[in-house]
Amino acid sequence: MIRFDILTLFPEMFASVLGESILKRAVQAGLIEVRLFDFRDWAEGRHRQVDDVPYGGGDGMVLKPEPLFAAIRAVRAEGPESPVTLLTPQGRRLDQALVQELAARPRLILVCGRYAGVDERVRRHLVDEELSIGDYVLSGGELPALVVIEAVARLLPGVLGNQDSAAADSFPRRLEAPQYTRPLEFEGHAVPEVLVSGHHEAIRRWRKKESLRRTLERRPDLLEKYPPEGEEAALLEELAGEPGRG
Ligand code: 4FV
Repeated sequence: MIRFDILTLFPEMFASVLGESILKRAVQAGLIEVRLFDFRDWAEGRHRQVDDVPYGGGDGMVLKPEPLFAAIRAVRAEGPESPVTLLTPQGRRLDQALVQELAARPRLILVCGRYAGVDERVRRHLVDEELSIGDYVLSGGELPALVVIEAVARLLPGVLGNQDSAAADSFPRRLEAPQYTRPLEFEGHAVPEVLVSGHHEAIRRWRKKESLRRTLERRPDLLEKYPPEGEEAALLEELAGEPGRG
């Protein structure tokens, strides 16, 4: 079981995603627990202010240190020991290898930024690691936190039914081979014959070759990172020998 403690100004954003499909079942089965903390609850004063103008001028607002320090300390103190993770474009890029690392922990504490980000003293004195889901700027860390919850939960035993298995995820080494389902012909487009041949070895080989073809076309960096060995090398030779693939 993994417990996700989420610090956010918009806890209601999580309800719909956690209330459907795989994550809903994972919560009901007690395989994951998600606790939502609105860190405005730790803000002082009548207006419970959580953001303020940036020193040195500039546009946008910055999340104040006081509410976040108080909230993070309170949540962190409730055990078990866990790093504090800030979702930010400046963070370590999330990939499947990092997801596997996170899935080995008993607890994740995810801090969702808003506005132009958090006061640097939060990052320097309370945050242990920073994660980014990609090189683009969102309005908040809530969607990145949901991406982390979904990607991690899928790796937990019992979360995925037999209809889809994380083990089948060939990523990150290779891109998936093309998939087909009924009807056999759609708008004149037929399913590759090998897939309805019943010839399992031929099907396995076709899928491996098409996965390599797609990886070669779209993510050649993956072939650098995970060099082809054994049968893959032979299949790549075949691909190279195909007409139009000089
Ligand atoms: C983000 C990302 C992201 C930046 C300012 C929230 C926003 C605001 N987080 N991966 N990309 N965060 O854009 O993780 O605080």
